[in-house]
Amino acid sequence: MGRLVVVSNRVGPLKDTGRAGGLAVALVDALTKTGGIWFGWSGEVSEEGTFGQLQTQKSKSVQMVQVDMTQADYDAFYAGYANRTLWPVLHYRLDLADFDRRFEQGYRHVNDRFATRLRPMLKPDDIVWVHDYHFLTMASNLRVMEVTNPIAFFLHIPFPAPEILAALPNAGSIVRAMLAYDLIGFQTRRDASNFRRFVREELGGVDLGDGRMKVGSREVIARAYPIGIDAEAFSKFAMSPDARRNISRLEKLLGGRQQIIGVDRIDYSKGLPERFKAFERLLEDYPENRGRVSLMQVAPPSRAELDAYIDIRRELDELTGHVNGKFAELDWTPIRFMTRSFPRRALAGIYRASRVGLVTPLRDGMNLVAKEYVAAQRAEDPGVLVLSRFAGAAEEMQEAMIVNPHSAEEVAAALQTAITMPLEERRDRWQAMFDRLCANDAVAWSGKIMADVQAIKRNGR
Ligand code: ADQ
Repeated sequence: MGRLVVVSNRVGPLKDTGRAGGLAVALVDALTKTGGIWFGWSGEVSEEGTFGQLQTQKSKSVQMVQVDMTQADYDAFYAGYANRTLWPVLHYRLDLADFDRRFEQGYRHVNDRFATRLRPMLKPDDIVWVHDYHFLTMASNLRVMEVTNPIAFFLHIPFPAPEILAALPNAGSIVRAMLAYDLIGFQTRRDASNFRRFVREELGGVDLGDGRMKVGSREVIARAYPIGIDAEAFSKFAMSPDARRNISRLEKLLGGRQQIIGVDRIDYSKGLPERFKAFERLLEDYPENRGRVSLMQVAPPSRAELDAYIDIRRELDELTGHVNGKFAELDWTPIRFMTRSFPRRALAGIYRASRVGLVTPLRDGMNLVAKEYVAAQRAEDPGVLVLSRFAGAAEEMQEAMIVNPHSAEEVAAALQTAITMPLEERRDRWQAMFDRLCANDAVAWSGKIMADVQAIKRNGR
């Protein structure tokens, strides 16, 4: 069996630092099985950029290789096309998308540069696995460089309906470039079917069944591989000394009151203002919760230099002030809004101390917080997950209270049901979700993708 070569915008960590998410764990696990390389951007901007020296680090059979980019690359590729164009469009937010020709040029250039740096590291037997919207077109650059290895791709964020994607200038050309991958993995069946429909309707592709497609002479697989978390490990985190310390601090603070927890990067896709308004509606429509139920929102800032992100931060500060001003009592604050991050064990404790997990993105590839919340619960007395129908996780977690995040009334009613739900029903719903999380964990996820790529390799492309 050949090595695995993973490409993603940011790489690592290779070792458990207490902060690594399930994705890093799954990729390190897959890489350790075969040995290999994990290649990506160093996070640094320099004058030489992608022409500069490769920075390498090795842990056993896995090598981490990173390269800088120039300020111009960063502006056009990362802050530009990836985060101002593709991120909003793929999250169905055409109203926030910035279509600038220079962004697309910069994006294609950086994809080509990363391919150029990767090319000499590849061996004939390697399997290449590229991640996410930063590198939609990279396989097509590798093919021009005569790379014939199997190349898989996984999109961590949604793939929108063709009616939305068609608004992206050159969408057809971008999707055609994606066909240079042999396998294209999506979070949900809906995303995979949106992709196949685009390929059929816009590029004249033909469905061969079971996610296989033919476009001209080219055959690709476009299927759903819902990403999982390291469920057992996360559930153990929730019982660790760090977690227990946080649980007792929170329990002391709450003094028998209940807490609803939200954990998200600050991003317009996460539906945070809508969530705060739904919580306000809960206090208005079900006044018995005043003084008894609070919302804790943990939200580390991300991409803070982008206007859309500055606006949302301001809106959240205002909403917090508004709700707290209106309802706070001497010994009770309705919303606690914290813009910091926590180590994973501490986070697991916070989830476990919260009666309701509130996960209400307007659009989300999967949403790992929903899975982490469930994994962290006490089997004998679990909390309730309230989950947006627009999170990829909703496809697999139907035992959650599924809601439309745009409707404050509906979310408030679901919160009320969650807060008052009898123990037996909480246990039944939780057990079904937890069993599924353990069966479809992060290692099973990468294993399925790897097995399908191996099959492509065996059968020849
Ligand atoms: P994200 O948009 O980052 O990921 P999500 O899946 O929720 O969204 O993952 C966030 C991760 O960050 C979780 O593991 C969470 O615990 C952690 N996190 C968030 N806030 C934190 C805090 N304050 N402190 C510590 N940790 C925090 C993208 C896609 C998702 C997809 C994932 C994985 O947007 O849809 O599920 O990739 O494929």
